[in-house]
Amino acid sequence: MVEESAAERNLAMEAVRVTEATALAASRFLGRGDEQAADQAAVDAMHHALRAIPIDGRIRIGEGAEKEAPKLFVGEKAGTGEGPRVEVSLLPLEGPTIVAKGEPNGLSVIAITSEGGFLDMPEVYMEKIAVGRALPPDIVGLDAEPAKNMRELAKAKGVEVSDLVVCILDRPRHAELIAKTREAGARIMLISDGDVSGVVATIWPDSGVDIYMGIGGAREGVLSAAAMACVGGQMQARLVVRNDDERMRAENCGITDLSRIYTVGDMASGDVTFATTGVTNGAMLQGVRRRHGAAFTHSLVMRSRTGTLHFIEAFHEFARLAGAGGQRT
Ligand code: VTB
Repeated sequence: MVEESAAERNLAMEAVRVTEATALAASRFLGRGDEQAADQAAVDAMHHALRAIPIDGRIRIGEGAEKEAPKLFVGEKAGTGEGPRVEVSLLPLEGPTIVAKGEPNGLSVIAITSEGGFLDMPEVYMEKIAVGRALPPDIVGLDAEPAKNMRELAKAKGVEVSDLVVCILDRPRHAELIAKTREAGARIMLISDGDVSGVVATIWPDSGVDIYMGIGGAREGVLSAAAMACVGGQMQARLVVRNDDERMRAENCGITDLSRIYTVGDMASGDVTFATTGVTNGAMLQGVRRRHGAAFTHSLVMRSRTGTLHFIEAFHEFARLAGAGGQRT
């Protein structure tokens, strides 16, 4: 039998089912002040939903090493085992604090690609810069001054620097970046958590975000790159390693050159499917809206093979879902 490749099977709906189930489960913990419970619910739901999809998959970016994470660990099998051989990167809940506080931009995220398509990444920080599609190559750079990046981007988009919106995680470590961005004359959207949403927002004109900059998680970087790979967005990233333990973590992933700048293609290549469902409202997606015994979800799914981007609005009736082998959400 000829093995089916990821490219021949459109996994978009399967991927969305996983993020929908995860978002539904996490949404029960909105504003309850319990990050751990929200995260655990998301991990459990994603683990359950992932088992049912027809892939012969392995987790590449997961919840941690096998000894650290009982579920969704790196190297764990994903899917039914029948279907294309693929690898999976996931963030069941981006991020737990968002949901615990009822803040915006909470997402459930998964990406699937052909074997060898995702870069191994340690759980360390990563410096990132990202812009959307249809822009000249290397229009912005990780090492360029914010003023230059803003000037070039504004020129390419045919707008003034003062029209641009830069999304940045609201952290003390970004004080200088924020100051320089303001000095350059651009506008800023500070977010409390969830930098995947910030990167993904750059691909959609209506999101109001033109560029993402700053230091967030490295795992989040690979998932963001997967999204950018689907639509031709640009991203540059570099690990931020602060101590020996983090250096070891990087080495364990085969990374010794810590100064290396990664592009989208370095982090996510092959036949990529990216799916995300809103847990809370955000720049691109509505959060889960719960009704009596049911809920609405809003998701985005895209594929690098075609560059197509689908928004999926769904209605879920819990009793019927449970009857069909889903989880009670
Ligand atoms: C980001 C963001 C995540 O962590 O990666 C951020 O995308 C970075 O870490 O949602 P710090 O919180 O330590 O600054 C999250 O906020 C989740 O932990």
